[in-house]
Amino acid sequence: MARPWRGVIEEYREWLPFDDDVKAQTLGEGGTPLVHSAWLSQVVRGDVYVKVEGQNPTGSFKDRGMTTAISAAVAQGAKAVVCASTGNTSASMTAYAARAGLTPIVLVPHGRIAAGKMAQAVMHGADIIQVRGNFDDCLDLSRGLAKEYPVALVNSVNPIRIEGQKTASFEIADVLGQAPDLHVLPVGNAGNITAYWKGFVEYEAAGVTTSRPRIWGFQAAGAAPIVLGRVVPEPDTVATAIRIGNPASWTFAENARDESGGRIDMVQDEQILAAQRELGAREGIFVEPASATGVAGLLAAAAAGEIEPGLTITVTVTGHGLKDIDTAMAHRGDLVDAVIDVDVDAAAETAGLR
Ligand code: AN7
Repeated sequence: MARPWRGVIEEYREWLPFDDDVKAQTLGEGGTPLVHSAWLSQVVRGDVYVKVEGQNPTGSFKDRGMTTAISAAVAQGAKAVVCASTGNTSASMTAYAARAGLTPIVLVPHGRIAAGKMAQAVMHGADIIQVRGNFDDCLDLSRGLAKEYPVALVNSVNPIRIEGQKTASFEIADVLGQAPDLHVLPVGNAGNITAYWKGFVEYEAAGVTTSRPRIWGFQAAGAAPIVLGRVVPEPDTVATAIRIGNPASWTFAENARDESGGRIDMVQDEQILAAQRELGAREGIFVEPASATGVAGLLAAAAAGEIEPGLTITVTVTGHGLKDIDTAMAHRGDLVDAVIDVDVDAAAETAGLR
């Protein structure tokens, strides 16, 4: 029998800046599926694989960086941890903090967190502080708290988060046996694009792979500071996870774009929601809106004729669809609204079978 997956720290420890005696605080994160998409492959006339990060323990890629951040915090003797979040960071942080016996403090923009993510933080026993402000304000507050009080900051401005998140690139290259030609992902606070690029670069430098992918990042049009080249004071998008106007890893993201010969562009909310629906209906992969942003970008680029045929392309979908069912149901079709009696003919009629 193959050995069970041990979580990203034990699977990739030699690639991480941990001494051997640092204990891994883990929920078995990583090892997520890389699913071939016939639909997207046909659209781009190449081979497209979807990295399904919603399969992580708390339903998003954040778990990769949180196992490393919480393990480091414990090793350094921290008793409490703080983060700002649009939802997924807090869902992940509170889970790992609970496991490690640390007190979690969460700062979120008031009324702008998807219900599923809020429920996660609640169930993990966090102190949740809702702030009259946006994510960027929450991050400023978290930094202030960590500076003046004995709490460890576990946002992705903490470099150990990036170290954990880079393992997604390793997994992709391990499964493909090489680096893809192009990697596509959503961009919010820009930690993940930074992490993916770092992982691909390290694998090539060590000779595990012989090339690096171009990196294409996509922001939501209402929250696209990197594309516009200026801070967006009041970011707005249906993809609440990436409603961020002043990304902390802005320069690192530009670096990933430029060094890889890639691009960072934006897509409209309608394109994000359409990509989310199609991914669910065509491939059986249900993601939250922000997570569909990379797919939306890939579709737009293909429609514009910007993708040469024959490429191997990987796309990260970052978080599970169940986190934000309100948005999903707000765009539901008519079928959900049909209510019938217990009658086969009526069921057949409604289902369009006759
Ligand atoms: C589903 O949880 O910033 O560019 O506070 O939840 O690394 O920020 C979430 C970000 C993409 C963007 N997809 O990643 C938070 C938070 C989903 C996300 C992103 C986020 P980054």
